[in-house]
Amino acid sequence: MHKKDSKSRDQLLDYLDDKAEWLRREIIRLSSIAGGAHLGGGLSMADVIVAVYYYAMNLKQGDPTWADRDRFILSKGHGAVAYCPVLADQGFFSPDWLNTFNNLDSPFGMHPDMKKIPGCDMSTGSLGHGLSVAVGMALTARLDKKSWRVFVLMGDGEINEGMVWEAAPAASHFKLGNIVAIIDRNTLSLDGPTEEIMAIEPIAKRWEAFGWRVFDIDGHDMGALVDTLDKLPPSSDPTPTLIVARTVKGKGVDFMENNPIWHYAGLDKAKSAEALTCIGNCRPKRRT
Ligand SMILES: Cc1ncc(C[n+]2csc(CCOP(=O)(O)OP(=O)(O)O)c2C)c(N)n1
Repeated sequence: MHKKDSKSRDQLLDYLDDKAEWLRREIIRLSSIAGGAHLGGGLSMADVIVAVYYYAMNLKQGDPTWADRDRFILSKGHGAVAYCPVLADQGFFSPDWLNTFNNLDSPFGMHPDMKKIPGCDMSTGSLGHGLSVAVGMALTARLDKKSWRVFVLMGDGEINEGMVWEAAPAASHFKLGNIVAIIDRNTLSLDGPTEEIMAIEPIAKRWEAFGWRVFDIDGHDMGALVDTLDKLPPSSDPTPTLIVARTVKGKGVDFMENNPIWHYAGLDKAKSAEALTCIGNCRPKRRT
């Protein structure tokens, strides 16, 4: 089902919430295959990446190289565990590939590699580079007179990186309204609160000062995500857009929520089962 096929808003939101629940289960499953994963930040970004891939992006199922596709850069590359299942589900490669997640000779490492993963538009992992790459891609689209957009998902701790603050004014200077940046604002970096490590608030005011349009929303509310994505201007617009998605690190697994110890971790069988039970319990109520 795609947004255009859905009969009602409730049906659409249920569909997207189902996808997010499936993705959270995949994160737990893949972490078991790998022996560990970036669980906290994978779970926090799950609703956002589902809304972007299954609602906003212009893609062709099964065709990762379609020239007119919207591009996506997972700038917080350690979130690969929440990204690769989505690419498989888009038909870009067989879901069976995921059964080798982070094993030797697998296409998947801890971070995504565009040379090995069909549908991955940029290799990432070293934080801070995604927005600069997005500026380059968006300029390419402008030069080629193409209307595709570039979506780029950053971590909130990640935006401490200096290069982000070179790319942000470049995007507005070059009138790149074909960029949609999203910050996974889960308030925690690797080992503590972003506001203690190096404060990033007030995020909206800072980015507006750099010439961006900013939406500040609940990043776990599928309705808010969809409504915000509906408000995106045409890609020809001169002003780049930032969505600050307020999220919870570890969202969906109560013993992981808001605890930086789960930034990267492994789960034994019992803990995996407990996590999956939590995910089932936290599923938003069906609307219909
Ligand atoms: C340049 C660089 N420095 C350090 C790291 C190690 N590192 C991996 S994840 C992470 C924390 C990032 O925090 P945040 O962006 O908030 O990620 P999230 O909470 O969404 O997982 C760090 C410092 C890295 N990948 N790249």
